[in-house]
Amino acid sequence: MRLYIAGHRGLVGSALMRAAVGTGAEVLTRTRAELDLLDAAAVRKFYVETQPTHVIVAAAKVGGIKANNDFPVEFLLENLTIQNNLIAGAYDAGVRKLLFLGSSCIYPKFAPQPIREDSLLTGALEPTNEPYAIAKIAGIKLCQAYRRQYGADFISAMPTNLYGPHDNFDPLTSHVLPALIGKFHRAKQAGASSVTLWGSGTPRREFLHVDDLARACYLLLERYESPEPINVGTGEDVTIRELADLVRAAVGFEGEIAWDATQPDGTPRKLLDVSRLKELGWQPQVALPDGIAAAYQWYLDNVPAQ
Ligand code: GFB
Repeated sequence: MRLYIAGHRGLVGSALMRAAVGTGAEVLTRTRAELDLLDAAAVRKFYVETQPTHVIVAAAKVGGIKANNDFPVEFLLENLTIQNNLIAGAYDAGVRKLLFLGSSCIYPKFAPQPIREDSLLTGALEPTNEPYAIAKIAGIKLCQAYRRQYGADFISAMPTNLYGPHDNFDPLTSHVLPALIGKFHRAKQAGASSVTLWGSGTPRREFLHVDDLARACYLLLERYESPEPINVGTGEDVTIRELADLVRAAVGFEGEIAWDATQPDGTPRKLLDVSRLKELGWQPQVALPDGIAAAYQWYLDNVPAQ
């Protein structure tokens, strides 16, 4: 397997790099300076020159609820462009197998829980991340179209909310778990008496350590050959309040938590049905409290100016 990991420096891509060790794969990477994924001609040239047999599309414009809400143009346009370039270019260069990574936000806001893969396109999306979700749905559809029209073995996986090393900890653009690590840590350092979190704290979210996702991706490259997207999650969720208590305990912050109701809650719940993936023999290995402790340690070791 000559594997191109698009987005190898991100949260997902760096986990794919760690998990590639021992698979026997020859891994190809390019930094953003070396290859602009928004440039279709450059992507095609790269494919022709390097001839990968397999591709994982882990490159995307991503962010938490506020970033999604504030930058709808970038979340729609950049994601569509990057994935179109990577998917169409891969087919034209004769790539044997491609794995496109989406997100659990592709499912309807009020989908029955836990969310099965066949909930796709059965209802309205959550408005705060509709542009991102539409782009990801278009990616699934493009992979399905290449399979139906040309017989390409292009598959899609839908991970739940991810966290781990190389996450984005910026308080404004990050997802909730890294945001909370940063907020509680800075409050502890400053001796603050309270930390303000967003929304009501009542939404439920499922959190998967990115190393568990990476293991699933290699399994899917080997064993999954269906046009249907496949969910990747733990099958368990917590409220944002419960998450806040776990992160506060891991960081050792002893003050209060205040909730800013002017910030959006987003979808009330998005717990994935992961029976299809479990049937292939995959199980998550990182328990949430252990994963949070490890993510906090990574933050302490790697994120400057705390
Ligand atoms: O992780 P998150 O930003 O995104 O927020 P989504 C999850 C929940 O945590 C929301 C609450 O209910 C937030 O209101 N929250 C509380 C916070 N405090 C904070 C905070 O300090 N920062 C953040 N970020 N949230 C994203 C989508 O949705 O999930 C993306 O916008 C993508 O498209 C991603 O699908 C996985 O889970 O709501």
